Amino acid sequence: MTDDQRATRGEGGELHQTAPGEEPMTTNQGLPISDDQNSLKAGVRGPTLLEDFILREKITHFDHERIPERVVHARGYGVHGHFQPYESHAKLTKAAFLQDPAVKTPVFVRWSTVAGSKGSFDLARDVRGFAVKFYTSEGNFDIVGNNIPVFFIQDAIKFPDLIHAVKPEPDRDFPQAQSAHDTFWDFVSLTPESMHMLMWVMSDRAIPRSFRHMEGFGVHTFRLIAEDGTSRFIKWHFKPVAGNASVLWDEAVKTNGADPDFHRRDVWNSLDAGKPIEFELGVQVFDEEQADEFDFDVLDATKIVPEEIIPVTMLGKLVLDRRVDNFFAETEQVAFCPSHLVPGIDFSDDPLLQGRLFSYLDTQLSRLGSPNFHEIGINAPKCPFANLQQDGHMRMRVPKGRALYEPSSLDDGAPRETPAGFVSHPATVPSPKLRQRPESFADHYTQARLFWRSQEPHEQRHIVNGFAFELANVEAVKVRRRMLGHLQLIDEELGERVADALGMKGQAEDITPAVPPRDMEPSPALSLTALPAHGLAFKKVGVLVTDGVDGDAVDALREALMEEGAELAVVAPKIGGVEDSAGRTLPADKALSAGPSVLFDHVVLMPSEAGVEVLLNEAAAIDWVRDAFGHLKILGYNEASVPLLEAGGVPTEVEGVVPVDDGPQDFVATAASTLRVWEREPTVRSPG
Ligand code: HDE
Repeated sequence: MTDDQRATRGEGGELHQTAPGEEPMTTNQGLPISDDQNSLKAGVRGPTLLEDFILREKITHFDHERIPERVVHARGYGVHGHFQPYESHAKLTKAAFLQDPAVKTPVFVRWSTVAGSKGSFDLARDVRGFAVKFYTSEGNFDIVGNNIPVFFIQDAIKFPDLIHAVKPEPDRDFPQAQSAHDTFWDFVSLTPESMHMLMWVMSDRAIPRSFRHMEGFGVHTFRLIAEDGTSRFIKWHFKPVAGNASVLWDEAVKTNGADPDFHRRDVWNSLDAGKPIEFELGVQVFDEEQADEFDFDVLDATKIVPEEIIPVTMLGKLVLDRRVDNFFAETEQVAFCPSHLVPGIDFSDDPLLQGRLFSYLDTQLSRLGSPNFHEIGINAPKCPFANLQQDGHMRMRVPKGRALYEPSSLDDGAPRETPAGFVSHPATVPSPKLRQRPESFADHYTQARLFWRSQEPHEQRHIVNGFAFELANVEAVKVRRRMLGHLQLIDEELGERVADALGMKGQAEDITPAVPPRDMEPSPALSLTALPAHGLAFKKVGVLVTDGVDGDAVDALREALMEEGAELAVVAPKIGGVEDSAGRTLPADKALSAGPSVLFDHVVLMPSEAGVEVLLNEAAAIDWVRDAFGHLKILGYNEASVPLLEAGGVPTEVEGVVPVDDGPQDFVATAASTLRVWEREPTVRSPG
């Protein structure tokens, strides 16, 4: 077909022409399509003909576009990048991707929430999935982890119960993406092993500022195997190079309204701007003798190994720098399985992990519909792979030869097993066969107490408020009382503060623990402030302007922020921008109605004197100021904006409210050294 033949008529009879060099559109069979605007009809105003195979192919494909969403972790976002070790880790493991600091291994990472559907909002209070696929030279290796190092349950057989309890209740199909409802708290209050995890989920860890600002954990104990067969236990850790940062609960609630895609948009914009997202991969290493000495069981996924006892050894860096080309083909179809291993890495007998080794392969079969899901581009190993499996739905590869079986003597080139292949670590398996929890899994409160006592005062406040919010949404009084009983056991002060916040003092149920909690040395590493988000790098500052703004002052602010690695967004009453005092147009990034202050880490007010009069009549402008203050951000302000501050109830003579009339330097310095003004919090909401 020549270029001039690629002409079609559109609805209005206009001519569509495929430009030279453009791919001609075809059917799935490769037939060039001459008209993608009109179906085939009997007469120009007549009925559509069944004969129109082009229409039917297009509509049929559309009808089948959806595949079942993931049962859990349905809402997620994926990115490409690479991993590079700092040095050879041959002493620890023979895994090829951890040997040579010159070798970059391609990776794909998918972050997710757990409870919500695919179309739910990003800032739910929830665990975040942190799944990493390493396309190594020895096959794909998946770490399918979370941003919290422990889990709700100890045995895989309870997972369907946990998920049924947290998902929308089956009779009413709500609430969406929330644990703040009766069935969740009913289940966990009857499952004391959940207590440690609940402390993490009620803390700010469950409302991260961005995917770049959270840690990742493999959760279970795994093994690294060295060339000589030495096995050591390990825990996987991902540490964010940008540091940890979270939002406040009130901010999360409002962000979900203002931008339900807050986290994924952040990833998209950041990679688009050429700013990679980086983590260090590390391990806590301990041998079996050390594990036997711990006063908790390393096979129990509700326990951490405190970093003060076993520090994290950094192995290398994960650099995520390329967004997907197509969300469905890559992020939706990626299939992670904890059973995807490489030589040099092995499992432990953690009964939660053991169940997962079955679940993920099974779920991929149901979700992707075929045992050939490994042939989809995003899932296919990037090293050669071959075996004697055949056929099945959507088989892409065409195996050659006659003998897809073994042993055979007819096909010399057929793939065969090799001594260099994967060998399971010959761990001793204890007998007998039984359905029983080990005694060593029975202490459910000690590490929950450790977590509570390792938090900073503002973090403790947020945990109290987290429990109070969730339990206030529970209708069944007996469930609330039961939870108060558990909290009392974790720590008396915690129990009392939550009871007080609920107005239920003295109503805690009396609960007898299987093992009474012990006191442990606090672990500073458990506090988010142990790994703070330093400086202004990656932060976003919003500046509120009106007509008559001092454009030079905005430019100076932008420059000062850019020097610190931060971004400035101009928020104006209208998206068309404003006219500055010199008559120049200052374009807006956001209209005020679409740019509430929750979208920014810190804010600056730079209206003109006339402009502030307009803003005083805008509830959105007053909320902008009030919320920024309530969310403990740094507020820069010019003299003209004082009436707006007053309308928002914001005092000027307090920490973190900084004048900018003499230039942006004081504001920038304060914002660079402050994540949030935590001391302000008791003045803006009840203490918790
Ligand atoms: Fe998962 N989990 N899980 N999980 N999980 C799934 O697999 C399951 C658990 C985690 O971005 C499912 O592909 C069982 C712990 C992540 O695609 C499913 C148990 C941890 C993701 C499944 C657990 C995780 C999943 C649903 C208890 C942290 C998203 C779709 C034994 C260490 C991966 C899918 C992605 C997804 C089962 C517990 C992390 C149903 C049975 C503990 C990050 O197979």
